[in-house]
Amino acid sequence: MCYYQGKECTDRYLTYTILVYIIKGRGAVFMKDFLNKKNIILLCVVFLLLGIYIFLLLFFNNPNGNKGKYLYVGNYLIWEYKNNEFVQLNEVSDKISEADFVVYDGTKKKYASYAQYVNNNWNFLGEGYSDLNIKDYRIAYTGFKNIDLANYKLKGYDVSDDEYISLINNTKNESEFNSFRNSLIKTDVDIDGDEKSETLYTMSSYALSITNYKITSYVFVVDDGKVSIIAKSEGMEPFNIVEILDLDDDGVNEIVIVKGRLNMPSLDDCYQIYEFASGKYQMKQDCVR
Ligand SMILES: [Ca+2]
Ligand SMILES: [Ca+2]
Repeated sequence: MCYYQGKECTDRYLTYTILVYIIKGRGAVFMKDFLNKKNIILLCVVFLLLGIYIFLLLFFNNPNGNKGKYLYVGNYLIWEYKNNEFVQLNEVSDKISEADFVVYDGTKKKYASYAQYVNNNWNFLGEGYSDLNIKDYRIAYTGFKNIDLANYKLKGYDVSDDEYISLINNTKNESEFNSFRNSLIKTDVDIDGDEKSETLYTMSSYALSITNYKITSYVFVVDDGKVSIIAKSEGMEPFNIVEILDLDDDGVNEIVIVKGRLNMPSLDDCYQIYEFASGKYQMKQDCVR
């Protein structure tokens, strides 16, 4: 009869004993090899980096967790930002309504924790559904670090604009020229980031003749007398300024333009974003849809 450490050596007992011996023996050798000074430092560095990564993920990457990035422009535009571009939404889920929103009228930012859409208006509420008393706002956003609004005031035509209308569109048709004058909207704002205002214009030729069914529309800038055309459209939908704001938080304003009918905002319209980059005005995103 075989005995090992006072126990009968069944096959099962022997196998178990041998396995424990191998694991213990190898484990001790492994720990002895591993726990030298170099590896301990390496281990500490790995844990430290992991800790920093989790901290950054929790507190800086996205203050709303994984709820996404949303921007409301006025009461009718709902944009989601994903894959480096804006996408227009028809509706938002309840999940987003419960996100933390920054609501901004251009002078003061307010912080809402709930948004509800009632009678074609967004209603923003604070903690415990308290009324934030927000009467007017220009944008509301969630998930973005910061979006700033440009302060500007829209103005109409004055006689000094004739020079620029002639430069942009040298029409001999008096009614067309008058149409440009009557539709002209302008504002002084800094859009090239040099901290000095230039003048941003939109104008359209609404006067239609039997032979010309298209509306010619322009977005242009006059900076120290220098005229730059940002966009020209020949169709039935004139350009209008929707908002001027710093969407990507780089300190330089972008312009949101709609190719659509004024005072009739529609989700079918084409919203375009323009910016001044690499020394010139250019389109940042065509039709946000
Ligand atoms: Ca400027
Ligand atoms: Ca910008």
